[in-house]
Amino acid sequence: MRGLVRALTLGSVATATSVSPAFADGGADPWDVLAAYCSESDLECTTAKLSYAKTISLPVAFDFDTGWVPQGSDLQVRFFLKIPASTTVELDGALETTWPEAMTLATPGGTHGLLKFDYGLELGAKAKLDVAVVGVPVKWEGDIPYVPKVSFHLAAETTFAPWAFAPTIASATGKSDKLRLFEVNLLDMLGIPKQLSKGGVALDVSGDLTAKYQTERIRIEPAKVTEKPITSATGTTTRSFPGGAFVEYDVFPEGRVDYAGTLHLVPTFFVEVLGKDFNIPVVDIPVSFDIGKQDFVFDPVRVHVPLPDLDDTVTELDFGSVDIGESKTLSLSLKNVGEAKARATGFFDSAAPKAFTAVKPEVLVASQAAETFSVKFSPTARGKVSTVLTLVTNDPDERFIKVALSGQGLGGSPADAGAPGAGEAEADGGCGCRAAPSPSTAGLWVLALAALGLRRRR
Ligand SMILES: [Ca+2]
Repeated sequence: MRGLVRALTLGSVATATSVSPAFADGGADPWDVLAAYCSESDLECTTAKLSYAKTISLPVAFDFDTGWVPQGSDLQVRFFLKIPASTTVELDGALETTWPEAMTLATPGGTHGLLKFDYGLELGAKAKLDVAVVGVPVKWEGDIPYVPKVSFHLAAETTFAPWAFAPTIASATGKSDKLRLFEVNLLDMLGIPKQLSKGGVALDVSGDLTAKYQTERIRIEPAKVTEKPITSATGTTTRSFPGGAFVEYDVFPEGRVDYAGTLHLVPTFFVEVLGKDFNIPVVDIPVSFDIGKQDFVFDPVRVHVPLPDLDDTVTELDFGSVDIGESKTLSLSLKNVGEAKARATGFFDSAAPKAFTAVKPEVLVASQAAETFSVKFSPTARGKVSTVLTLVTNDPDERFIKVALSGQGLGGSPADAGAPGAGEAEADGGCGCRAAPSPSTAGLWVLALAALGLRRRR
């Protein structure tokens, strides 16, 4: 009801920007996404785009950076230590709400999925110089010598097609550059000057980390205990529909990222002769480590689904008496108090007389508007006729509206009406055509006539 009042208020001030359905998606909406009909012709299906992004940083994530200091000085320095430890997952898709079996919900996946992570360590110190030495400008920027520099990243990113339900999960593997943890110059220990040659053993380390993302379920709230989440790409679920001008759902995926990492410790012989390097890796000692599992519960996206909502209509139309050959048209008003376009298509009972026809079999009613559905009565026979008009609508909780139609044909010659027994027309459906007498009935007529004849002869 609140939404309806709001819609009306919006409608009165924002007619210039009116969009289908009915009102604009203003800035202060209590919902995130406004659903719209799936197409101009499919008025029992709405779709709403969903997109999610979440970055989870582990508690070890750390970022320290002095920036260039001091400000405005000829000589500036910068120290930084970063321990990145974060994973980002982005997903998109849609919520499709369909009826008449209200409400059937599906969440087709979109086109954008991203899995990105960065774990590692960065340490460094830089200096910047911009001075004039005896009139000659000197500009320099670089690493400060003797401060250990570390840049060790286990990082990767991959794109995938959402939602990545098992078994089509998303996987990304990042490998780090090799990092020399330390080296021992054995030649130096033997007294060979290191300017000439150095050699010894070193320990290199590299790593790889694989992250696998999967969506485990897409939750759609509110949900009763029996109303399940969606757990597969083509899965659907249903929610009971209380009726009204709209419905709102909070939709969010619940997924997880599993990590598996390996550090490769590689002892290496190295020889450097006259500035030329030779490295001879000895053995790779893999050490697997476990970051474990990280739950990814995305923030809910509230979807507002505007719906058609046809108000109560009349339940009968009595055309009264109409001369055969003449016609009379009566209309009933279809009021749409919903937020989306309504549609009603008229059908007459199959046994109906041709006396009733719809002026226009399908009527579309804009949100907050009313239209008339007109029925023409053109009796072809004398007597009372009646039938039922069924309006098949796209109102999720009022699929069928039944209207009793009745009228009476007047005039015409009695022969046209098939006398005797014109009054019986109503009893056999008002079609004006009497059933052919059965042989036994015909026999009785013959007997009766014969009896009359006998009586006259006396
Ligand atoms: Ca309704």
